[in-house]
Amino acid sequence: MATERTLSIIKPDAVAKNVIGEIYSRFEKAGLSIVAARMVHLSQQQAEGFYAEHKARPFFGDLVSFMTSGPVMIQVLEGENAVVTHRDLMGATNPADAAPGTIRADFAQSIDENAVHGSDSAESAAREIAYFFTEDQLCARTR
Ligand code: RTP
Ligand code: MG
Repeated sequence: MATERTLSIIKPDAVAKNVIGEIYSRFEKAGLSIVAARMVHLSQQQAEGFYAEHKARPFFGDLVSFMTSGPVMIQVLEGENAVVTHRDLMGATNPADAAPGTIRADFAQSIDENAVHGSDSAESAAREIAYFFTEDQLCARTR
């Protein structure tokens, strides 16, 4: 399995709970390294563009208002099988269905305010990473 990158967002609810460090620790213990990170209070335009694939869905308006309700922490994670490793750490979209010990089981309160985002495929990861970071902002971790 080759080294892969994925985009992770710690959403406004989890940032407000002050659990960025706790979530970062889970990434690192699972073998994922942070190769870029920044905190942003997303504009409506940035949030709508990021979630454009969900534009026709009934929850789109609520999703955009939630994602712009406070700062988010955005990072690029690198490691073996990073997309799936990260999705496994996150747990199911609805925290009520998330396996015990996952980030959403431990920190999310509802399907609307569910603590974290993670790319769902290598193709999404490439698009989402490029949405927030330029290539020169991604730091090589192998030395
Ligand atoms: P994400 O994109 O945030 O990592 O979450 P996901 O892949 O697990 O879920 P996705 O289907 O991509 O949906 C994106 C976000 O929209 C909200 N959502 N609400 N009320 C609803 O039925 C509903 N369905 C999705 C969630 O916040 C979800 O994370
Ligand atoms: Mg998704």
